[in-house]
Amino acid sequence: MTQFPPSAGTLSDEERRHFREQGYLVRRILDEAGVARYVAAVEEARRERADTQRMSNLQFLQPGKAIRSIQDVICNEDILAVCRGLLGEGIIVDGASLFHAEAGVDYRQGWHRDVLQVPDDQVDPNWFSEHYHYNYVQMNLPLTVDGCLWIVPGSHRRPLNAAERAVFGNTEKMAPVNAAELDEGVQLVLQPGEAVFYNNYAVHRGYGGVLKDRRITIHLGFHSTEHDPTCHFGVLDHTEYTLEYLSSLQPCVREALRAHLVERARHPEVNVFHAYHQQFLKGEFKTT
Ligand SMILES: O=C(O)CCC(=O)C(=O)O
Repeated sequence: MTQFPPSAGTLSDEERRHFREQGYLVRRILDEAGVARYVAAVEEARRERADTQRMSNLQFLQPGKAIRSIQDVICNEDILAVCRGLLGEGIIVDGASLFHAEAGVDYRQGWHRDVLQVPDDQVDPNWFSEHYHYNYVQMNLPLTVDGCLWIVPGSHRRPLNAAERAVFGNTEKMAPVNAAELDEGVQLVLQPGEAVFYNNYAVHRGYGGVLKDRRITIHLGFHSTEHDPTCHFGVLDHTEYTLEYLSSLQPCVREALRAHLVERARHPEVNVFHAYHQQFLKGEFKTT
């Protein structure tokens, strides 16, 4: 895995090239104290929730599931600077989940591209080409050592190759969980506080087997107002963001969600994909 030296602010040409060609970029975002603050916040929040034998995917910006003491991660300037470097100005937060599982949980997804929410006949092969402008970036920010994310570098800008086609079959979406291994698949093992920014049209999967250690990872998605949305924009349930809820939030979180609402109002066409996406989450994870 290529590691770039920690540096705040703008991305180097080399980092941008790596993201464009390989489909991912690893950067340090939080120092030890930052990691410890969020771990303590998660532990406090978990005390009120029953443990489970599944990976949980807690949408921590939604009222009812909110973990208020980690919400300000969406305002982290280093994360936003990386997203601006990759996508452009006007960064809008979209998906926001906490992946959480205790040691012993068995976590296996099939290799997939994140087009699971798109009806088959609307998946456009042009999306997986060098020339397509993909206006979305996903990020995993682990607070514990995390080796659950696997990716096939470069697969976002080409059709499935023969090995991938053999495991995917006649769909562009997802291979069965027990399909054969992909030799080009790379496991990204991240240290607490490092983040991986990735193109989620690349072939990837969450796969830990039976976890040896606890997993706590913050998972975010971002879009830029400079370009039209891709089908992946529209993960957050904006219908739950009432004035009452917004006014109860920290100012920077409130502003980020207001900006999300404004962008969703500009692009009502993405709403149709929201329901499909929520169905996928319920199938793959525990979501409450
Ligand atoms: O980090 C993970 O567990 C995988 C996440 C993933 O595959 C996804 O969100 O599509």
